[in-house]
Amino acid sequence: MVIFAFGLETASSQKKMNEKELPPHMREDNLSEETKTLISSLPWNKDFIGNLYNYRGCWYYPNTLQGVLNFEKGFKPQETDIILASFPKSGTTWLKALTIALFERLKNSSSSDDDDLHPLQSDNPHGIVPFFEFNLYLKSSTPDLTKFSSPRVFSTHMPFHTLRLPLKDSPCKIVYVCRNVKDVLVSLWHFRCAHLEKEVDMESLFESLCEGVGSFGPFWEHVLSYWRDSLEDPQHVLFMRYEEMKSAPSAQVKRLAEFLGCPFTEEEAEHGSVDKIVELCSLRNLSGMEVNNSGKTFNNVPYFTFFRKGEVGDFKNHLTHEMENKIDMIIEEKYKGSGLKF
Ligand code: PAP
Repeated sequence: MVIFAFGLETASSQKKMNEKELPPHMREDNLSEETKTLISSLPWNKDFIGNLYNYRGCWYYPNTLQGVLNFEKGFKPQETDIILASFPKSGTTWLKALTIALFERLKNSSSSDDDDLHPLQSDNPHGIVPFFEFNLYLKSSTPDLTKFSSPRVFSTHMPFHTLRLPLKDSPCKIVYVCRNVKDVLVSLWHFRCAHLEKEVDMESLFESLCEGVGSFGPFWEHVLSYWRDSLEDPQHVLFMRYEEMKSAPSAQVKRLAEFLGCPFTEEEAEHGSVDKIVELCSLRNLSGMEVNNSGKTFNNVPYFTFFRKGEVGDFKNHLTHEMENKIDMIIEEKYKGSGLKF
């Protein structure tokens, strides 16, 4: 067993959490014998939540890794599948909502029954578009996917090189949303505090992000894996940015619709359909919906915790200049020559 000593538990306030307090995907109680053998040979680390294992260059909590392995073993892609990918806290919920709304409008154009609840009013985007590694494949490599009609829409936080293994040569489409890492860090910190109901130490989270050792990290490799593929194969991989979605939502929604093969018609454009979808999926609108204030995910995360400020640059309220500078230097070095700029 290889142990990396990155000192992730530097803050004395960060006591490791009790396994039973943790959400299922962070625990270690769902591992097959095969996975137990595998992880004994993997690079290992831990943060204040629990153990992390490095599989194919990415860090996972143990049960999440089991979900990844189950997915690799059992997922059979269909040509029309759509996969929404992201590093956590980069705009996943928003991207899911927009994708749901884009396809739902196609169904509704032929029916005028306005009494039907829109899917986004009946469930949170995470309830409608599940994650491979957290929900679908967490317990089994052969989950029942029959309830999904074509095009099936799934999501993942796995990096591209792991996601693509079971996809092989499938022409399915992948949309990746990326966000400024400093805002990701701040968003993650708020989410962890709410989710785990404790004050998480920002300094430790910052250090682990910089070291690249944290759930689904390193951040840089994650982003670059999708960025490179979006350049090589733009027909199948669309790279979106949270900041562009904020500054020009209509243009980005149109871009998404075109990529997904459901562009807006001229008639729709005249009727303001693009703006209606932007408004429907706005943070203000989604966070005000009853379902998002009462429901929880399969692993008990209250839906309201996925909606906070949704601002660009909130990091300025939380990070010191030293922290900013350190991240800027890492970004410059990691993204050098890639064409990716922030
Ligand atoms: P996840 O990876 O756990 O699913 P994700 O949805 O990617 O989380 O990120 C949550 C962030 O997206 C939150 O950002 P904040 O903490 O900086 O505020 C959340 O507010 C923001 N968000 C959620 N829904 C929307 C939306 N409809 N429009 C804009 N931002 C949104």
